[in-house]
Amino acid sequence: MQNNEIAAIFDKVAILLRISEDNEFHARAYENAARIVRGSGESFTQMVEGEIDLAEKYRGIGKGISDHIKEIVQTGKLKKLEKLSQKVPLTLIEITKIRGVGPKTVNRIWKKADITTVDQLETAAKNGGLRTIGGIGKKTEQNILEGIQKYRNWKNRLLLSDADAIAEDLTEFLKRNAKIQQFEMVGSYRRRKDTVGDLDVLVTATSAPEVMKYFTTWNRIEKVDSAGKTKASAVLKNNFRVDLRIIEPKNFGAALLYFTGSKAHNIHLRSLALVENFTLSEYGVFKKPTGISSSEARKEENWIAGRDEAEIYTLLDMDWIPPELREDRGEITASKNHALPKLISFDQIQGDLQMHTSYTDGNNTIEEMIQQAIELGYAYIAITDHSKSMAMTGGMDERKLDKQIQKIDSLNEIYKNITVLKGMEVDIKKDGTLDLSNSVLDKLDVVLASIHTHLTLPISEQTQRVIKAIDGTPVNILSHPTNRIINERNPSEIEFEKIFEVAQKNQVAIECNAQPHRLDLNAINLKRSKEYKVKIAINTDAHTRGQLRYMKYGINQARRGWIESQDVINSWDIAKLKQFLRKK
Ligand code: DGT
Ligand code: CA
Ligand code: CA
Ligand code: ZN
Repeated sequence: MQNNEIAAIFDKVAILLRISEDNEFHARAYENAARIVRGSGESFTQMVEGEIDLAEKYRGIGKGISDHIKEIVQTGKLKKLEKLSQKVPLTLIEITKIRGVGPKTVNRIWKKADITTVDQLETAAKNGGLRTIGGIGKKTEQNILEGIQKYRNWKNRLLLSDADAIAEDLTEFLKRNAKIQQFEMVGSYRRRKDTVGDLDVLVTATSAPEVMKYFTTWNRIEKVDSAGKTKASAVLKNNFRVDLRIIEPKNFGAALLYFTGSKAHNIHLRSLALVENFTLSEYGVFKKPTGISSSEARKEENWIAGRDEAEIYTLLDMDWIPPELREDRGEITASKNHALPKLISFDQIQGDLQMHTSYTDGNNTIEEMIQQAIELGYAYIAITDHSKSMAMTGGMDERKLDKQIQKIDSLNEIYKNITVLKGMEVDIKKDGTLDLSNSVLDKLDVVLASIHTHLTLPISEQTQRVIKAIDGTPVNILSHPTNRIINERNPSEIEFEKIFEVAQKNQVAIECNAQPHRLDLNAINLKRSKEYKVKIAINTDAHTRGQLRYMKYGINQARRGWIESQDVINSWDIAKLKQFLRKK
């Protein structure tokens, strides 16, 4: 059982509890458990099998949750969930995924209108059947219908982090078959897109029929839709689709290129090839004498390359293009000019500048975060708990912050190989002022500012709000600038050009938030930030020690935004970073 699967069971319990009762703490305990298990880099199955005391090892996991985890690992299910689902229909969980329909609303439409499925909800919203429920009018009906539409479009797209878990499992499975020579996951997965619609897998094999048969026995498969000689398509138990193709070794590079996409990149590349009298397909590069159509040209005697990707790009007089860039956003021209960016990579990262601890809503102590950071090989981290207006997180006022500062000073005496920066994620209030005064913030090494409320202000007002917060203030980093949550919350509307300009002038970095469901600074805005010479901070915003590993998702996103080491303040050494943080 993978950590993700255990976490998914806890998520279900939490949602059912939120629908059926009004006990914040009860549901939170399960959400917390999901967060810890999902974020952890260690296998809970192995720990249970090794009889490790989970309650002792993990702050935030008590005896009850620890027993639950054992039960899940040992039996594959959880009685608590089964019992709950007899009371509250499991199908209601799906309804809570619709944007704008929270557990409280679900409770009412279930109790008052006997609605338990998305289809029923849609019918009711169309027929005015929700009007009988207090508080639902025409506007809400409209929102629900739009939400359902969006939900259906997104339903089977997975977060990259969830696709990673599936891909790892598939990798293990494919490695166990001796008839498989080479394989690679391609498509949006290889381009490291924030969500993945389906997983495309390429394989070379010594016996295609045997490998085809083997693939269909993978235990995650719910239904095999088709399995031909060289192509199989299957739907997994979580509704995610996997397409597998068996490729001749001779074509592997061409297939890799074709099926990695994006489609726009492929189309542009093919048009370039034509100019050079080549034709490009998933089978290779072929000579195309003028006067002959592409399909006529694609035959054995015209084949010139296809074994690996690099040789195809070289043939077109281009540098190999990292998959993250293949979106037809200028990478083809840059490659032709031998001017591709040297993309940031994890080994260049020296520290993490946003994380929360048990001082506010994090699960771990400062010491535990430090230890994890040391394991990751970091030279520095910043502790950045919330400020006081975030009351539900236990946000800090000046007194609590002073205590934390003292604590960090004493820890810096103990841990000599890592620098712990004193920081805070200060809340930007509705009027653009900061939650704590400049004199308080001046005590800190690094100040992050972010918006957590009033996310839907008109674009000009929102932009002015953010500008006010970073212009001539102690702020060093604007964090999660749009607040979008994938598949749940639209980004706030802000005018990035204006904000980039003010940020650059004030020596303020913009955060590329690495939480896999956030990644709210998208690739296009990241790329635009470079035009304004704005610096970027790639931060995990970790709320558990395990979540510090989410750095890789921030890196993926930054790479998709053409970001290089020189742009990223937390890839710099501590001296250079401190100079930046001191401002001009
Ligand atoms: P996804 O699965 O929606 O996250 O996105 P992709 O990019 O993985 O798209 P998918 O799975 O439909 O197809 C995989 C790749 O195959 C795609 O990135 C490019 C290539 N491809 C698919 N259809 C076409 C096509 O009609 N023309 C070209 N040139 N390439 C295609
Ligand atoms: Ca795909
Ligand atoms: Ca596909
Ligand atoms: Zn935050």
